Amino acid sequence: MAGLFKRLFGGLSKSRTALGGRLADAASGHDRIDEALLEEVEEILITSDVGAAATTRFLKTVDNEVRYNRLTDPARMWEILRDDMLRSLARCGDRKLTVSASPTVVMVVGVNGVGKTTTIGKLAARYKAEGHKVMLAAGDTFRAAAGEQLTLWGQRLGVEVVRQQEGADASAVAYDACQAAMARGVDLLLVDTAGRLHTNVNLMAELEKVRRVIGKVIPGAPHEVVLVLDANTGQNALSQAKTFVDSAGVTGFVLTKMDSTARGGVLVNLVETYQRPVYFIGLGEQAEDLTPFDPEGYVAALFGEAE
Ligand SMILES: Nc1nc2c(ncn2[C@@H]2O[C@H](COP(=O)(O)OP(=O)(O)O)[C@@H](O)[C@H]2O)c(=O)[nH]1
Ligand SMILES: [Mg+2]
Repeated sequence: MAGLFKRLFGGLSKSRTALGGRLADAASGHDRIDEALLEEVEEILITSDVGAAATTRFLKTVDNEVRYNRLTDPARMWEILRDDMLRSLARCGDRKLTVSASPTVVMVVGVNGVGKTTTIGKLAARYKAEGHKVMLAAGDTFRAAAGEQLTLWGQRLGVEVVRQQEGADASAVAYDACQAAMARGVDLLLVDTAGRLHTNVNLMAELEKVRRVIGKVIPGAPHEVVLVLDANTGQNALSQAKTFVDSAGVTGFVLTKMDSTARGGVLVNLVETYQRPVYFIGLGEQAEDLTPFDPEGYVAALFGEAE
């Protein structure tokens, strides 16, 4: 676990150059909080993908402190910003990805390359280690390689994979998988999905159909629709979130590649905008490179307090 957090900090220390380090640089040029410093801070927050709404609110909090509590010390400003950011992250709540019903069905959605299949492998490893019987459904039938990749994860982990030939109907795979999951007493069924069809409209229609079929076989399912986003993509991650939240019934997020990004600030924007939980963050390509999202650790890393 310590290793994982180190890597989170390793990854975010690049964000630190982007955020914590830049804020410190800005502060060092001013001996008191003034208009000019606040403008610099605003620019830094905006360009670190935290988002306009959060930035405005953070600055308003600082401004209030300056006005009503005679805050002048730039060093104290960081504490206020950090506390505000933590409050903002609390909006995502502390709901966890739990296996409540058997089978619990989790659909994993997102565009190509963000890390859906890898995240499913990591989740399978994690929940299996917790003693749950896990099954995988190869619902990305658009690319042959996707089914093979999932099958490899299944073999490596000793977890059954339900799969059909390339080009098969994704909802038929989901149907088979739900039947198999019920027949075999599976606790957790993780359903992989395509990230690209010929158009976005086709993709959303396919996801909707997969959802409907799952719900027909297992009433109340899917219990979760997890959107996977690549932290490196910054603002793009947000527009992807909009599309999938609007059309695919997203219940929570996984942010991947936090080991290799300078743009970790986008997580704040995501939570601010959609107020859904970030269940996990991805920190590498291996089965163990997945850790529950921890707001305190994240903010500490973002502000460069981790080392
Ligand atoms: N560094 C890093 N690479 C990742 C992470 N998650 C996935 N990847 C890599 O991203 C690439 C795309 O992943 P994949 O699971 O195939 O994406 P999918 O198209 O959404 O299913 C692969 O090379 C993965 O190994 C992560 O958290 N960190
Ligand atoms: Mg995939």
